Amino acid sequence: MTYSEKLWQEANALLPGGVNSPVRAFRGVGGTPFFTQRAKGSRLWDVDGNEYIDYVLSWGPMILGHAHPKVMQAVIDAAREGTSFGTPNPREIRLARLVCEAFPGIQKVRFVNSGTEATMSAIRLARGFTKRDKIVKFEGCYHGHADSLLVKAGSGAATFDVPDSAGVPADFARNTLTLPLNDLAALDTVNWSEIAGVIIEPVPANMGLIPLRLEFLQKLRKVTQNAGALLIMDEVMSGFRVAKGGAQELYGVTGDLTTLGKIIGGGLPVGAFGGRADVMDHLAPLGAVYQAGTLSGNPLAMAAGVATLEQLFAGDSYRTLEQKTATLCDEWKKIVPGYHTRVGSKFCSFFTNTPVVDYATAKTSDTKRYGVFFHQMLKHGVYLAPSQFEVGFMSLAHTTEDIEATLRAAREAIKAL
Ligand code: KE4
Repeated sequence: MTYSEKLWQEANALLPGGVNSPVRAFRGVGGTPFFTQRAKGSRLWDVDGNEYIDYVLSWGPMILGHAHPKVMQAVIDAAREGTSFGTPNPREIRLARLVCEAFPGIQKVRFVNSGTEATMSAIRLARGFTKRDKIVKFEGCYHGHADSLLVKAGSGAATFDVPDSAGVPADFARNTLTLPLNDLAALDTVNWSEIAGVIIEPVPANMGLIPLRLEFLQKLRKVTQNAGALLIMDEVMSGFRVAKGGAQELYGVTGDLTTLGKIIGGGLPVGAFGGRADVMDHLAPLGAVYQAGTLSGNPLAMAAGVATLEQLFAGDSYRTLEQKTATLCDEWKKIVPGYHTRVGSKFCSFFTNTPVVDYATAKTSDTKRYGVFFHQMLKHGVYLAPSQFEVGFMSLAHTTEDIEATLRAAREAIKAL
């Protein structure tokens, strides 16, 4: 028995399903997960000493690579001054300034502790600002596990094929309208004047990666603008990932509110929501929409976020990430049969021959075959997302040797399919 297997037994006795987040349990690919001991750059080492090239990167945050010296030093320096004050602290302002400079649509921002808190709060704010109850989301998009958003969700929900979660009262879901992605005609079926807000992943990546049709996003912006419904761009995964200003910079479409997470915490728990000042000023203590958090703006998390963004903005990071990802993916798609998608340094291979344009076509993927491929790649030292309905991420720490080793592993893995 490996040490990971021993720990897995202990974990299952104490943690439901042995994990603190379902997708980590490997139920989408079979087998049992390894326990990570440490990480550095593009690599993870498990408790048995096995080494992996990591394309999950903690589900996106580790864009600089793991344990970047500048981020580690910033956290250590902050910790020396204390771990939490529960008062305003200067680091909150530094991170807020970096966020607002990167996203022109964000005039004011509030930090929270997860992407879920960010989207949950943005929905409440949209409802409070517009005094409307209904919201719109898209099939297969995942925005965290807030009740009103766990309706035809992606990520873990897509993996387990339980689009609607137990425990969500019917009348919660009643106020959530779900539409098919990339379907322009479907946007005409909604009475937008009764909608508080629509939330979308501008780079949908929780049912695998499905590029959004630009004209779809442009039409969504137009119909919401005309009807006073707020457009909430959920950039928890795409923010600072696909461009400095996220997908909104890439597509030139600006939301009324934006939600962020992952990269802005540099690996520590940070989420954020921000946008038009006239909307944000409806938040307590200024306005009537309540939102709060004991550890929001935590100094260590702020320090990790500031160090990460400063490092990310210092060089030509996005061109470097683009080059690394293109080098991998251009070769990869010649080796691995399937339907391949990529936006910047996020990439995905659907194990299907059907062109994937929405949730329904994503679900034609052969998840069993993906599972076999996943374990073959793991055996060859490459850690991909343990679910067909997640995506791969490139970091600035991945080297040419990493990419060549990954392609060699793929050639071997495919032989076993
Ligand atoms: P968190 O609450 O997990 O920090 O963020 C929720 C969230 C919100 N919006 C988008 C677009 C997201 O992708 C996420 C979380 N992403 C998943 C990975 N697909 C987190 C991994 C997990 O659930 O363990």
